[in-house]
Amino acid sequence: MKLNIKRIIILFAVSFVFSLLSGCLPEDSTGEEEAVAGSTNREPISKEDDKGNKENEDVEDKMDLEKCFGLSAGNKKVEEIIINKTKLVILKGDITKLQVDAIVNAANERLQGGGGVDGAIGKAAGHEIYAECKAILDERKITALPTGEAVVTSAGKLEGVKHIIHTPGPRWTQIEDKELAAKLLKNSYVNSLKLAKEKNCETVAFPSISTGVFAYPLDQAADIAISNTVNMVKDGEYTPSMVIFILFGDKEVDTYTAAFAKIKNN
Ligand code: AR6
Repeated sequence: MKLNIKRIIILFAVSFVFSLLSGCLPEDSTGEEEAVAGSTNREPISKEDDKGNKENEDVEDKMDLEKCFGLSAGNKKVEEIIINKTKLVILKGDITKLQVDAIVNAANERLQGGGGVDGAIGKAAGHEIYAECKAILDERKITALPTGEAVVTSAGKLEGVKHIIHTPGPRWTQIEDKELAAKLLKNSYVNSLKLAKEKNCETVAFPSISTGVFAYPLDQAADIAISNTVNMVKDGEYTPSMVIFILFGDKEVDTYTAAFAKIKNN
């Protein structure tokens, strides 16, 4: 009898300990959740990896982009955004110091040179580019290219540039209908980008078309330049590696940077 009572006590003790242990199981499963959460918490590590890769990329970019941006010739990088794998870059400086597949010339309708950026490009590339323009006009049996259209020539003596795209932007004071003026300026950008695409250009650079001698209000021109380029890139219509907006003065740089910010905030 005594032995039976002993056995019963031992059985109770064993089942008590067992039930205590089973009570711990939920805590164990919490441990599993923590382990899962722990793996989510590894994100910062992968972010560190990402950061590491990015830094490497930046170093590579710096090496390639030194020439492309003309940094050693005095140009400065101001800002960049990436849309659909296309880098949109704002630079401050001189378009003739870039080494890109195509630069765009803010020309006039006769395509025979002038002042401003057109004069600078003509001086750097040589006047044979205007002879090429003349041949294009002659072939089309016209003496002036309609505003907003674009043609492409060689880059003449400009080293590291393959093509020059010439487009006459609208003259602000000569177009009463400002919606039409905006459409024509948009055409200058879109037609230039279409030609760049046709020529398989991976890097294209624009000056601020129409905002010098042609007196187009800078803030409106910057919005047109950037929004239409962004739209083409976003739609996948043309996704080159890089589109550069190269600006001469601080006012242009600030205005284009503000236009960039609007895109970033959307
Ligand atoms: N690099 C980059 N931007 C420049 C450079 C340069 N080297 N030089 C000037 N700019 P404009 P438009 C800027 O007048 O208003 C010519 O005579 C400039 O500061 O060149 O389209 C043509 O033959 C300004 O922000 O072009 C046409 O007749 C921007 O380029 C007429 O001017 C555009 O100024 C075209 O006028």
